[in-house]
Amino acid sequence: MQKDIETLFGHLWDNYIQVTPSAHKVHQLLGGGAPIINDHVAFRTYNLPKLGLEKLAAHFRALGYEEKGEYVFKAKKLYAKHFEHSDPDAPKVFISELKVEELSEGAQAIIHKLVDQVPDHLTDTPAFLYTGAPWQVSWSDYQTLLAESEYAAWMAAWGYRANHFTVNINRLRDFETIEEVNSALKAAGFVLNTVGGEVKGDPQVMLEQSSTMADKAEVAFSDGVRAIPSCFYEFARRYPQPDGVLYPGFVEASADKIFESTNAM
Ligand code: OOG
Ligand code: NI
Repeated sequence: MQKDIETLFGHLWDNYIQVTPSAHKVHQLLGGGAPIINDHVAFRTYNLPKLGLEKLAAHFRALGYEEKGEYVFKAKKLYAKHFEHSDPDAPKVFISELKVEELSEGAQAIIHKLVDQVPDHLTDTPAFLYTGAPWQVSWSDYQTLLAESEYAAWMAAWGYRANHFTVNINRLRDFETIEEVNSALKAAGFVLNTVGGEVKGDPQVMLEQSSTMADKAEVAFSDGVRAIPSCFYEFARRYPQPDGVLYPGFVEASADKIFESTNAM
């Protein structure tokens, strides 16, 4: 992998494992000592001009990533794009954004109060992508957002970081099917996201996905420290298209369920 890409994903990983300690265990369990290849890494944001999807995408475009697909999640009020690099070892990138204007006036006011705390230049450097929450949020504002949009609340608490890494099952040495991966995870005590079934997708849509429910980690809210769902690990198996090339995209109906991996259990 290109040195600058490797460096960025290294920083993202270090930041991610601070709040997702179970990720180490996932690597031990599925890699058996061999390195894990990640299928993709996902990011979240609010669609406000200062911090919209394109502010994050710019750093991946600068590394040679290209926009390949777009996705709409109407009920969750989300829009997303995915990006690919010509290097097959470079993880794909999935970036979603919340359509803030579709939330209630109250929720919009809370989000604007957060984003107003962010300096314009924050998004200029790639380090922005693992900067965490660049604002102070109170426990009560977090709760107000949570009642309306779990995504809005997660974003307020955790901000800019990899929301999840995703094991590329096709590249595992010791596992072939997603069912085998899920069984190993459950036997090791992981709780899987069962929304819409443990396995999302099938060979017909050329993508099967599963994920753990997010770890819990402490957040310093402006009025005290609380433990809440942080980040999770996803598992993806891709199938060949008629031309023999593995399907490179995402599947809206499956992604819609993966978002729920940060729900409280
Ligand atoms: C993204 C959920 C969608 C996938 O692989 O379909 C996704 C998120 O939870 O932020 O990652
Ligand atoms: Ni994902």
